[in-house]
Amino acid sequence: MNLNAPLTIALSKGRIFDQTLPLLAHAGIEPLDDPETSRKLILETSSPKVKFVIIRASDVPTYVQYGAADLGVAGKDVLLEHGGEGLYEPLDLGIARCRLMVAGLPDALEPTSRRLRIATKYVHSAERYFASKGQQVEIIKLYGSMELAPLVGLSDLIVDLVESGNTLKANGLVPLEHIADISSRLVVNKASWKMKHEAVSALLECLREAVGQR
Ligand code: PRT
Ligand code: MG
Repeated sequence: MNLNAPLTIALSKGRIFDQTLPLLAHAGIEPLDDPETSRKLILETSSPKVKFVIIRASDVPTYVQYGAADLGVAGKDVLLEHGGEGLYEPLDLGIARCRLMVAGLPDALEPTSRRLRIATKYVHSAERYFASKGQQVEIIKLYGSMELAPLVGLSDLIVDLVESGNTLKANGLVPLEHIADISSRLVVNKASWKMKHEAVSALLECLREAVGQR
């Protein structure tokens, strides 16, 4: 792939980095360092015009929105919370798949006159989901370990990502309602899309091809 403009790609460590790498390799882009062992936050790649910035998954849309990165890879869960302002979302990479679900103890949905309490880090998605059902709930914002909340009486239900279901099971919880299927998306800064159109669309086409071949 021949790039005429420098490109910065925002990625998070872990499953997104691991599953995006084979797709980027198809475009001839490979990191020169391993983010799991290196402390560098900016990684050079085999392509002199492409660098990676390694940031938290939930920060990827923000870096791309403000143009600190031209492109990024973010879970749809994260994009739904961010709102997608300033971003294009041209490609579903089909990686890091899971489901956004309502979960709780097995008896959690038994009728009650109380307003249910929902613990989640996905406040916007949870609000939208229960509003769409016309159900009045109280949302409690957490930053992690949502599975604990129903066990200690903090909430009746949680809204969280489920992949194998093992985390729920290990804590005596069950999936109750499906909110959305989740996968990771390529996101592009709107100004970069215009100003670096040739480089961005060349990379987009390579990634589209890699996704199609998988
Ligand atoms: O860890 P940090 O707080 O920095 O950010 P993060 O947790 O958002 O990042 P990371 O790298 O863990 O997840 C990045 C993206 O991967 C998410 O935004 C999702 O789009 C996607 N993804 C896919 C998942 C999972 N599968 C997943 N299983 N993200 C998290 N999980 C967690 C889930 O929250 C739950 O605690 O794994 C647990 C459930 O897994 P099972 O297999 O036990 O059901
Ligand atoms: Mg995590």
